[in-house]
Amino acid sequence: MKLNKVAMSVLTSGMLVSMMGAGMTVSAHSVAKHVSAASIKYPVVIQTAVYTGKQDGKKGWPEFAPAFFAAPANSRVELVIHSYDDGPAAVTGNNYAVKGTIGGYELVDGKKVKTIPAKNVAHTITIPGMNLNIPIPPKTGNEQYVTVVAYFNTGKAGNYPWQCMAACGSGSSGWTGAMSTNGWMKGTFSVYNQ
Ligand SMILES: [Cu+2]
Repeated sequence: MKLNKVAMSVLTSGMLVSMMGAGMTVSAHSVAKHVSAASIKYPVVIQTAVYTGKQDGKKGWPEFAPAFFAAPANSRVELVIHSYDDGPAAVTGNNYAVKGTIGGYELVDGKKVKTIPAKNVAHTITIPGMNLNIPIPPKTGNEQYVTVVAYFNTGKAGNYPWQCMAACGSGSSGWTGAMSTNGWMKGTFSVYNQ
């Protein structure tokens, strides 16, 4: 009967994995409470979207919604971005390159890329304190939005400011308006202790 119990527990964890694989919702937060952070196998999923000024009702003000994020310390994050913007903006420095993600890549409409042509960056999520850069290309003509997915690990707790590094705002530089306003093209990534 001892054997049965072992087989049963193997079956149960196997079933859990296949249930999770099938897309059943399992709260990463509740998992994190019972398992040490280093052993978390499933990421904390964070979703955001980039809306155009036309969509959000403020002309010339593209917007990340939400622009404030939170995840536990030392956990794995899957960041999913849907961007409705179809126009590129001048990107600063080498922020067209993916930086700090697991494997050094991001998925653009499901395709692994490590960099985007500098002329083809619409927005970025750049978090200097987390050594992270996630460039976002414009959506193409035949899609509603482009999907960018990035996986990364959070480090220690803290409030890390992020900023879009593609001049998508107002003014002659493109760096005022949405670019210089919290909740639009900049915000905070809060990493907290459980
Ligand atoms: Cu932007």
